[in-house]
Amino acid sequence: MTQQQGPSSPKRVLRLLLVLALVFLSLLMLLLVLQLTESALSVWQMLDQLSPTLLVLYALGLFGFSLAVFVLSWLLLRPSKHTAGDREPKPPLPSDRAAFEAALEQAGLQGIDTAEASLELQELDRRIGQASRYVAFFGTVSAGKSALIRAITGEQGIQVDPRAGTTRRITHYRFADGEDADLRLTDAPGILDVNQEHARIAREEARRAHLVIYVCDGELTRDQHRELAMLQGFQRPLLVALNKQDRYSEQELSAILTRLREQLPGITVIPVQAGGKETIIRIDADGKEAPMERERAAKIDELMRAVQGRIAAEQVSLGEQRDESLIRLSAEKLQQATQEHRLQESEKLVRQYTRKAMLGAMAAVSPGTDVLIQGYLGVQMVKALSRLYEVKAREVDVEHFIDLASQNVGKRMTLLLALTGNVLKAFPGVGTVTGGLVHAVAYGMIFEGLGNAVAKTLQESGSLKPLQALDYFEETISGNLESRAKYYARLALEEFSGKR
Ligand SMILES: Nc1nc2c(ncn2[C@@H]2O[C@H](COP(=O)(O)OP(=O)(O)O)[C@@H](O)[C@H]2O)c(=O)[nH]1
Ligand SMILES: [Mg+2]
Repeated sequence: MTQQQGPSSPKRVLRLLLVLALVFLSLLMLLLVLQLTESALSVWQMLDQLSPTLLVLYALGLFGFSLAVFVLSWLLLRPSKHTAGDREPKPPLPSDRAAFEAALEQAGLQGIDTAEASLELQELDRRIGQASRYVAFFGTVSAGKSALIRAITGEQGIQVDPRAGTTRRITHYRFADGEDADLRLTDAPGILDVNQEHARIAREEARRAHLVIYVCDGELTRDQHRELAMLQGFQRPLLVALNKQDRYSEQELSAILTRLREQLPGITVIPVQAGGKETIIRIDADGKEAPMERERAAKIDELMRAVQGRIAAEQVSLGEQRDESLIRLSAEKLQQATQEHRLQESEKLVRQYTRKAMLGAMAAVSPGTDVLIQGYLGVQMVKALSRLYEVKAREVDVEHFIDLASQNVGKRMTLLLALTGNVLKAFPGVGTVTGGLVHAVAYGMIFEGLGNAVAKTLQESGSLKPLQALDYFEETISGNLESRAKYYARLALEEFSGKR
């Protein structure tokens, strides 16, 4: 049985209170209105007796007052131009060729691997040198992409396979009829292929095309919608070809087309029939029946008209868009290479400063000097990392961050030293554990954690975010302590103990 809510349930009490508050507020409002009316009336009477000059002065004063209030509110409410010191905007991907080539050269000088990005530019040049328009076909496996390309080119050598996944690599088929058509038709693997490498290749190919045709053979599944949305994201001109129209009755076909066109506003949807094989029953002269396979007739005229029409209508802009798309692709590859380069370099830097910090701790002449040395090294490390990520970090900000980090370290230093002391004692070959050695190991762990934390925020946000970095720092410094202590103990013993 469900329990009925009694009259004194909390909800009801709440409602009652709300009603009371409402009544009270209304009374208050009424009072206010009465008051206002009264003062307005008396002001009116007063103004009535005033001389015209005074009246004008009064009006002017009132106007000035309202204006001041308005200006003040606007100043307070207008959107601020820069959100102080927050995330520096990432440099936009250069989309014009000359600027990008300059950036590419600069990156090469910095030791960034520019091979992939350069190859992309070469591919662009190769394609600019051809008169052909690139038309790329996408769609789920077995939608009929290969069959469609074969129907267009008439090429018999092209592999059309009913089994899943025959189209593994990208193939271009040229179709030139001597007059207006010079097409390169691209047969590519799916952009959502489970194989990440295949998917990447396919996506990139879509971005290199003048025109993309999405092939389907019925209403779209959720995955197909996803695929299509991704293709749209590449901002290439897009047509949808509904293949295998022979499988549908006229009414079915028109219902599917209507649905697709509703779902895909702004995209041209065209029914086609790529062909494929069909089995017919042949009856020969003496009345014997025999099954026979033959090529199904292709219906692709409407699609071809649409493709040619689009190419003719957008001659110049198709080319320009394609060039820009390819430069963007190239720029993205450069950006990725830059990130990888920075990651490697930042690891090197952190290792370098960690060693210096350990050495400093070993060599500290009196208690406390090590802290000074580490503070200095910490600032240097953060600055070096900022330079690597091309983030302008102000001296005061870096120092402030190191201060914060030192306070944080101070809280856990006792624990860290105890732990390292223990780890060292268990180490083979260590007689008496000296203070310098223990400190060196502790600082090794601290610098590694700090450096990686700073590099991570620089990488993620493109700016030095002290609090975020401290968060990351705490994560690393409190995880996996023992094995890292062992690592730095070994390092300290092998590399620095001779220098005591
Ligand atoms: N009924 C019918 N089947 C077709 C048509 N076009 C292609 N097919 C068949 O669909 C299957 C897949 O074709 P394929 O071109 O290999 O698909 P892909 O994976 O998208 O390249 C093959 O068995 C074709 O014979 C068509 O217009 N009608
Ligand atoms: Mg295929």
